Amino acid sequence: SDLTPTPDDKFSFGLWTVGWQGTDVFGPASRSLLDPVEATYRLAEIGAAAVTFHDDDLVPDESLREATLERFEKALADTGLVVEMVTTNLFSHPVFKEGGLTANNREVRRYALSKVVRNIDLAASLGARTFVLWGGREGAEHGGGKDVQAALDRYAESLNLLCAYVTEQGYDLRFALEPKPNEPRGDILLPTIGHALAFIGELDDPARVGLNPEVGHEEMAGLNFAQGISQALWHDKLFHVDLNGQHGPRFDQDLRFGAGNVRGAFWTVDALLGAGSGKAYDGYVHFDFKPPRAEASDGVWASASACMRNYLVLRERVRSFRADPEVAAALDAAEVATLREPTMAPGETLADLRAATYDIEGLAERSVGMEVLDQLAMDHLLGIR
Ligand code: ASC
Ligand code: MN
Ligand code: MN
Ligand code: MN
Repeated sequence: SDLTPTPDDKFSFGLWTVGWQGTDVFGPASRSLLDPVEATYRLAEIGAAAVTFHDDDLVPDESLREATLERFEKALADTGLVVEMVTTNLFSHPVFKEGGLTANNREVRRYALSKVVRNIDLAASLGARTFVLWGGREGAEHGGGKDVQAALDRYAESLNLLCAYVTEQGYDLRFALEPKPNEPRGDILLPTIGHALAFIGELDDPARVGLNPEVGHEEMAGLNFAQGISQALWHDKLFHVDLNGQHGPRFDQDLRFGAGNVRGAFWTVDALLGAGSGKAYDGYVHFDFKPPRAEASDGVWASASACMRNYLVLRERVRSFRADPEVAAALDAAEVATLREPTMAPGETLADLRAATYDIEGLAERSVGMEVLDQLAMDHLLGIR
């Protein structure tokens, strides 16, 4: 099968991904600065359809704002790339050391909101439809230092103000919250998909707010990403996605997509395609990874290309799994489609269920066929079928 990315694949990259210079807690940058406009041309060459950025990725030097935006818009016009998502850096500058939208300090919160609003105007002017909020500094290291309920009040206040602003301006823009359990803060607010979904339900305009789940962030919390995004789809809240790789609960690795938990990646692609049943994801396939610090510039682009290659390989493997007649038989044996039937028939009542008799022992002994089914998936994933 053809593993060359096409515009229909809707692959998208953050400028901060290929632009990451390798700075970490133990050492400085290992790679030189990559001009974001140059990165845009290069991403088009390797097959991306779109780019995304934090305000500070695109415009690291405010004194060059107009000139940089002009060069960037020319790159978009030259390549046909679009800006599908924009997000705000509320985590790098030390002003946000104790939080952005939920900092204890009120002046910091007001500055953070103003930074977001300014970037919303830029996002709208570039035609982005999704605006991500990753609250990396919204959290705490100490129990007593953060009034969590007040922080959630301020988070909700911020989202309500931002939704009202976007509505007033008539922008075609939705917000996507990105959960993460920890790092850089010891404990981050809205740590998982489930926490964020519950929070959205308390907002003034919940329809305008959804999720941008990241593979590694859920796996850092020991959670199953495919199951998480399936629930987000069920709620119509999978507005965007950050694909990458992670080896279980440890620091945020941001590996290229497909590295780390490859079985998880297989089921993630299956869930995005809606291959089991029901709703599929139809947004951009966005990669938020970090080319390892050990790599030089050649490794950066190898890593970026491999994100797309692994997605295409896994999509082909998922399709072969879903098209296999033996898999269809195994799914039947496991009664997977039976779960789509309502538990009670029309007109039946709970009293009818109480009056019925059940073959409890027979049911307890029945075959469920899950191992056969999972091994078929494994065979497809490993390419032996
Ligand atoms: C984001 C986002 C992240 C972080 C991280 C910054 O906006 O989605 O996961 O910032 O990539 O290094
Ligand atoms: Mn991450
Ligand atoms: Mn992310
Ligand atoms: Mn990240």
